[in-house]
Amino acid sequence: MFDDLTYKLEGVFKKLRGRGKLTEKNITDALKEVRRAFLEADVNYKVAKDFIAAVKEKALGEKVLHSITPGQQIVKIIHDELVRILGPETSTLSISSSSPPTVVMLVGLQGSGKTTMCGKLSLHFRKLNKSPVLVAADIYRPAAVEQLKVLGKSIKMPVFHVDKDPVAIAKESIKFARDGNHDIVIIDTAGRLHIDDKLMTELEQMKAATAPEELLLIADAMTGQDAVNIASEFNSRLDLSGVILTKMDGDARGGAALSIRTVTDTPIKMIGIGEKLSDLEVFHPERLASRILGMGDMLTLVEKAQEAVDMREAEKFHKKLQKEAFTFDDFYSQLQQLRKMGSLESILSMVPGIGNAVKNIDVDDHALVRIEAMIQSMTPDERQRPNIIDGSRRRRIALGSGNELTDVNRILKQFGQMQKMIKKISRGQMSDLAKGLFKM
Ligand SMILES: Nc1nc2c(ncn2[C@@H]2O[C@H](COP(=O)(O)OP(=O)(O)O)[C@@H](O)[C@H]2O)c(=O)[nH]1
Ligand SMILES: [Mg+2]
Repeated sequence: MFDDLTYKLEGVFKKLRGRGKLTEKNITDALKEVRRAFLEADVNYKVAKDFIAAVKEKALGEKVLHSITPGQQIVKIIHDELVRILGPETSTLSISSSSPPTVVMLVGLQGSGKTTMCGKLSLHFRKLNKSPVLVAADIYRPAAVEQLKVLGKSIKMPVFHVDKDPVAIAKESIKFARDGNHDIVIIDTAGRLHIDDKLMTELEQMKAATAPEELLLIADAMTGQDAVNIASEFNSRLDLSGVILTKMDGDARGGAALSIRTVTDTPIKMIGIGEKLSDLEVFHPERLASRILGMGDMLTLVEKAQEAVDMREAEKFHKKLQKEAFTFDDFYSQLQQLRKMGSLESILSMVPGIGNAVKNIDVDDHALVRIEAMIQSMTPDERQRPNIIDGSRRRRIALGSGNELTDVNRILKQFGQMQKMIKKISRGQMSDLAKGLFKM
């Protein structure tokens, strides 16, 4: 996310940290570079200007200039300012508890990702033990209703539609939800290529008819300042409750995310980070700021790990380790857990200090695939007791998994070392270690 901006800022910080003492001119020069990086990331001109002014005022204070680590302090000031313009607080979707159903209405231009987001949000709410219903109210684009129905079917989410105008569909969906005990109504609306008055009027009527708790603009982050302008226009007509930025996984430069809050005074609530329906994250200003500054994103990583690691499996595994040796079967299931977290590259990019280093390296997901293939080529007995794997067995495994004998030898050797290490740990503080790992 925002790799280019991160890369440039890291360059500026490196120079700043490299100096023991900073002069006013050093700081002014560095901030000029930050400003240029912002503009190249398509940040709104005024937002960039105000940002730099705010950082400068704090950075030129006596405390910073005469501190022992002026460079670090300035990075901290920039971080805090970033958090401020991104949020500053995490702003979650609100669910009204008093009078269900809670209505969530999605609006935006065509292709911004509304329909996809309906699916993503419904899954998000289902995880919170809610029972959502999707409402197909885009009657203009051919097949739009069908698209939502197919999507709903794929995740077993009910989809409501009647052959009427969007305002009537929206109205009736609420009754449908009440009758069926659905506590969340997610309305998919029509997009247009451009903002036009007719669409806005219709959306206003839908809003009046359903009194949505959340009226969210779905905006494509890749469109930069256009997304910001669109947000302004939608906001002035509809008084949005929030924005969701989609396609943050693409080569969005950051301009939309960094400008929308300030320009429209509307919080960003969630972000779409891929085409899959699970590709949704809560928007955390603090974490994004750290990511932009190349400080990694440990918290998101930890959350992903927690989702991927089945706690009961982890517990079972841990108990087993205390009694028995670590086997290839264990190794295999650990690899599977790791893979659930995403590609190796996406995992690494969230680790502080590694993000930019892996930017241009093709991380070898194939290495994992190869190890898995080798394990699959082993007999159950071999997996449980790797020490029986002699020369001829090694050759058979190499052949069966499409690897060289040297690869198999190397993996067996590494596995042996791993076993030893794990034995050492499991005898000692394994339980503490496991607790730390899984409950972070
Ligand atoms: N890469 C990426 N693609 C997305 C994301 N959200 C939606 N898309 C894609 O954008 C296209 C338009 O999405 P759709 O939901 O139909 O947009 P709508 O016209 O606003 O309803 C589809 O091809 C989606 O798969 C996202 O977060 N990342
Ligand atoms: Mg759509």
